[in-house]
Amino acid sequence: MTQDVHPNRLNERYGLPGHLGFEPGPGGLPVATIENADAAASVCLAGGHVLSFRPHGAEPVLWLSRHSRFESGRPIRGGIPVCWPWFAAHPEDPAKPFHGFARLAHWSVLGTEALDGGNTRLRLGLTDDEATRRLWPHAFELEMAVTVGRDLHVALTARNPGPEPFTCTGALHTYFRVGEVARIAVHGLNGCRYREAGTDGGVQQGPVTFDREVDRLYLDTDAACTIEDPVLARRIRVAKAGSRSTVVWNPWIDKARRMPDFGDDEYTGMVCVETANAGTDAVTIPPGGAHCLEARIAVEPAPHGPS
Ligand code: TA6
Repeated sequence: MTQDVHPNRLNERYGLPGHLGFEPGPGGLPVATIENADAAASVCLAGGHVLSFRPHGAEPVLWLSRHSRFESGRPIRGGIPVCWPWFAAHPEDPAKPFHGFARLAHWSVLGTEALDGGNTRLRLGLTDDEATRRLWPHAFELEMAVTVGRDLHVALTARNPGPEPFTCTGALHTYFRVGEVARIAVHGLNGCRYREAGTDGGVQQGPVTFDREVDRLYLDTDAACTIEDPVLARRIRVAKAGSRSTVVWNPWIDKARRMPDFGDDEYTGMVCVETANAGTDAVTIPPGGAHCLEARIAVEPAPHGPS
């Protein structure tokens, strides 16, 4: 049975006065808006998609394209797309949705909580149906727990209720807002092996910097990353659990121009640092088992620029 997503119904059942409410968002898509003593955030039920996160007194942490479409069944450009049960193209059938179907599906509200200490938690769920089984022949239960406070904690738990193991890849494909991509550095991947389309890949030397398109899948790393942003005078720390891959992406100008939902000049203000399991880091979940992919995002001022 699909959930009644009319905001009034959702507010009656799940609204938390002073913490969380539901309203029609862009394109009329149902959105949970969260505001507590520490931060504000918004989460679209279409795609289970965190749209925004902003600790009070800070610049927005997540980037969202001015040109993003907000249409049921289409991916949103920015925020935190949920890539599951495969990352990038489907391994056998490129006609299947890029980055899987979870970000295209409508998620249900499982619960909302005002936690001790003032944080707010929203839990969303997605389970298999005929449409997903046509794309991927497995029963599954996904739960997305979004906890908003001074930090943003996102936990994607995949459960296997079926009789056979299944193997999946995926990512919390987070788009971060930066002052000027050519002036940032992403620390934490030094010495990590990476794959990059159109190259032989390599081993990261020092921080990742940007003067062209960068689209790298770093493998076998559980390291936290830090985005050093001298223009916004801040560091964004992306810690993770249940993830062996990190993807770093900026489309630069040519790829930005080829994407209709990405402004030609918008590449300068964003970088993706994605919490993933992809390539050889695929995850196999046994019958009755579960796997949790977590990102914890924290912002700190860095008034003197890069350390
Ligand atoms: O995560 C990097 C990437 O795989 C890039 O190659 C680019 O395609 C990006 O994902 C966005 O994919 P999307 O399907 O959202 O346009």
